[in-house]
Amino acid sequence: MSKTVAEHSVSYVQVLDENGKVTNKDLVPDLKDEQLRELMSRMVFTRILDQRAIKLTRQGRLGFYAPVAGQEASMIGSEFATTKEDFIVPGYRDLPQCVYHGYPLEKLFLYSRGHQEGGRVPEDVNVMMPQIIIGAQIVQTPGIALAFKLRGEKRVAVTYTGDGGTSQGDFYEGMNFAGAMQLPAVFFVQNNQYAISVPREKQTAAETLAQKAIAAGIRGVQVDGMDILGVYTVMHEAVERARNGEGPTMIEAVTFRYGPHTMSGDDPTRYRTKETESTWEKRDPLIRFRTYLEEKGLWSQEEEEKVIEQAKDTITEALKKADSAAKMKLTDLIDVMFEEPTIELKRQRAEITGEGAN
Ligand SMILES: Cc1ncc(C[n+]2csc(CCOP(=O)(O)OP(=O)(O)O)c2C)c(N)n1
Repeated sequence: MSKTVAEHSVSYVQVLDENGKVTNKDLVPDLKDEQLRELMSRMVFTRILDQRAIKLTRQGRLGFYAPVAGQEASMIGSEFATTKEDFIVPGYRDLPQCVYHGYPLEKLFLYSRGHQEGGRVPEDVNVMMPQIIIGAQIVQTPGIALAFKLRGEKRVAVTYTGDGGTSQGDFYEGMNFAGAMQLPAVFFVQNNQYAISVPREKQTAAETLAQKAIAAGIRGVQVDGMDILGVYTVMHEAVERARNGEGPTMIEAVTFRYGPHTMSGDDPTRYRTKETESTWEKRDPLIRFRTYLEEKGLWSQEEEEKVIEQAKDTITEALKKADSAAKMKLTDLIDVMFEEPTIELKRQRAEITGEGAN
């Protein structure tokens, strides 16, 4: 005997097309003019931050940095649908979401430099330090969401990973647990087409990444990740459902990173062509949203220039603060390890400082 026991499909959402025209009137989010302007300002800030961070790493003034240009709509549109009470569990590329959720920019610069103050998130900021281990944040997130559920708090845990991250075992574990326990969690995957140099087609046979949610029994949806209104719409729905006890969602945002994987020596010309790059650049999230706003009379060249100037000042200010942080000492690494250092750590500390161990 053979019968169909389940059938599933994955929907793709887009609100604004490449030319900034609305393709689905029913899905245009209910945002005020001020909020629309804010979305654009945040994307412009993110692009400027990216350009500056790339220069700073080349000058040796920052350490680790993963470029974000191309992914602004995914990052900004998704974070905008959360509240400050919701918890963000980011990956190393997700600095813009951290900034807008309250993580001080100077701390993110210190994080880039490997300074431990960079990972000390202020108590009232609901963000975890950006995760370097691929997939680790996907198992932490249901834990946070479970705490919200047990305490009866109407808060949501939101995590981010890339297309490569969905091939990691932790990804399935985290989503499965969230599905089984019906937790208030959102798993946001930024499919930027490459896991370092490995194209998405080469690291999974799955037709879409969103369908990976089906195996975990949770909602999966694919969205045009370069369309900020589309991203906001699907994220808003996912966050609200989670908040109302309707369970987790996984979102696949189809996007592209224009720069290298990180500034640590990766050369994208070895794994992608100029044609691929220009195809994606035509879908640029800033150009399309700018066109949309200009047609509504909500954006202008002058406004954009003002935002750019403010962004430059904010970045310079944060950099100054990061530069004035006390230099780390070798003993700092030992002192934060345990509340009570072990005998061996005490011995190592004494060796470093030249003092006797006691
Ligand atoms: C557990 C683990 N394995 C391998 C790595 C090395 N690594 C760093 S980034 C990366 C690719 C990640 O690709 P993706 O999830 O698509 O994210 P993207 O960087 O494209 O945003 C890998 C394999 C790591 N950091 N952690």
